[in-house]
Amino acid sequence: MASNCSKMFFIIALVAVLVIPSSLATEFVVGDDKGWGLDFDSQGWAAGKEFRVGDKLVFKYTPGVHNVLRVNGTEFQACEAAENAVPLVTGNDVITLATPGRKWYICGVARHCATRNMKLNITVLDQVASPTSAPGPNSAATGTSASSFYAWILLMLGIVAMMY
Ligand SMILES: [Cu+2]
Repeated sequence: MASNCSKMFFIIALVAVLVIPSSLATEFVVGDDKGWGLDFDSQGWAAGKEFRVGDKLVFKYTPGVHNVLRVNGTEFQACEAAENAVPLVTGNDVITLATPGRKWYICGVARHCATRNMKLNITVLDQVASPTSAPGPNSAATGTSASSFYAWILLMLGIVAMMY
């Protein structure tokens, strides 16, 4: 009986570890199916999307044809990255949005930014504060998805409690 019970808790803990990261972060594929390419519809793609700290941007393109440079607002306007800027070049570049605020990205190949609109700027918002979790720098698990997740865990615990 006792070992069955601890087995069940182990399974729940395992599920929790697997579910928490995916339920909290959203992965945005830049340009969706079209990916990161020429004549990028920056505003159209970003419209209606909410970018939050912890979310990820995925830039997909054919390696060598394009790249991704993180720039500041001034560089973005000029379509010119700093001399020492290191581009992302894998063709499947994942950028985690670690801090809130404006973020700017351009393609550094040829004049793709200036003439083919390969530029993207977004505003990253703070994580949603959950009313049920205590505020503080250590409360990493926040957001509506997190609270529904904990409701789900409570439900599971309730079912387990009824079974034993
Ligand atoms: Cu390009």
